[in-house]
Amino acid sequence: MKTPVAIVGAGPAGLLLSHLLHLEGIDSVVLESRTREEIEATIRAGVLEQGTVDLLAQSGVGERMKREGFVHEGIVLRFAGASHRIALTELTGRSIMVYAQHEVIKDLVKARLDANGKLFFGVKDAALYDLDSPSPKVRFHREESVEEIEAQFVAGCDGFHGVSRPSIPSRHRQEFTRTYPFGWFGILVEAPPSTAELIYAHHERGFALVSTRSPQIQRLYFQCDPEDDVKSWPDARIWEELHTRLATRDGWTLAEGRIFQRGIIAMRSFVVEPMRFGRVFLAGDAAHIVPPTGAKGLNLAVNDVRVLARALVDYFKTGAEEGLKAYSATALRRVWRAEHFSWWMTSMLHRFHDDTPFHHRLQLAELDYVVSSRAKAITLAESYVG
Ligand code: RFL
Ligand code: PHB
Repeated sequence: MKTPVAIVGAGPAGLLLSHLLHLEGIDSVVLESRTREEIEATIRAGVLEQGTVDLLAQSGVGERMKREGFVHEGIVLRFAGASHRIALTELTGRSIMVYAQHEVIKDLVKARLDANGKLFFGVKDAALYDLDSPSPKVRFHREESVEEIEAQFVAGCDGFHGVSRPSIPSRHRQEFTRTYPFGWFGILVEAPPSTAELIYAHHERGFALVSTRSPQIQRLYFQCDPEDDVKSWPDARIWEELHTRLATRDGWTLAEGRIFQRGIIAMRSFVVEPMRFGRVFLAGDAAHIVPPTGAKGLNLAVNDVRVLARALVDYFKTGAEEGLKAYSATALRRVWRAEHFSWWMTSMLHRFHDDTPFHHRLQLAELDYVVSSRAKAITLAESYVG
């Protein structure tokens, strides 16, 4: 099989890249190791930056998002028993959209299949080679047979645990990592919203976050031990922990409901440089990870493919290679900005195992500064909206 662009991974990065190329008349093949049902049911991100929303809408996959998503114009920082609103839109002129990642996936999969896009699910043992030659290749197993794609370019959009990044010889990449000594316990709950805007809560027992999915379904997280087992958290213990961490002095209450999904997420910061080797380009989580406190991961993936799609379109239409040559540096500039923001939000809001009362007071002083200085609030807001 031959194709201009072989894309490994049908997450937001791979699917959107394939879609954007298709709109410019460029063919691609997307290889995904999981089934369509699995990728459409995996619960992950919820917050889309305005730039992400605009790109999805402009490229014709934003109709359901506009109908079913929720525009938010602020977030709440909660600490020392009180809430403080960060007025995102007033401070930046922009807003965010709460719309689940798996809904974005459903919209993109449908768009690709409706356009007869080549999207192969359940592909096994993908292996990349000849990456620094003019015709890089991907070999894989599909329905009992071995197949090979010869491409002009390979896009590694296969997430943090994918094969693309490790296919780049280690002497040609530099990796930067930070692992946090905590994770997030995430739940989905059948309950009405307890708040009109997301609440990021700092508490001496650890961080908590109140997010939403719909008027009937809420998404809640709280900081936990990354090695913890979901089984050690019966419902009553989860609710007690959330009530404690989210309590305010003005009697705000959290609505409880049936918990129908739960899981523990590790927290890590990671970047690989450069995001290119020969004719393979890395995009999204394959190249970088942020802790979810800044809600940036999916948005970074979208930004990478926006830049990469433009560079590939330029190349295929005019032969110009400037965009491809600049891809890594252009993407990394924004990646590091988001790495810093995500690290900062994480550091300010979580309890660290080696915390001293001194450190705790410093966190409160910084939070107080953020909610009382317009300049500092703008700093947070403009990074948050993207
Ligand atoms: P993905 O989504 O991991 O997709 C990669 C795809 O590649 C497939 N794959 C392979 N396919 C073929 N062969 C192989 N060898 C393969 N290996 C893997 C996988 O099956 C998968 O389908 O990467 P992508 O496209 O780069 O997208 C990145 C985002 O998914 C990620 O950054 C976000 O989910 C992060 N994130 C958030 N980002 C936001 O912008 N806003 C948020 O509010 C937000 N909240 C979150 C988050 C991530 C979370 N978790 C679970 C880590 C909340 C959570 C809880
Ligand atoms: C979510 O709704 O899943 C969500 C919201 C905000 C974050 C992370 C995740 O910072």
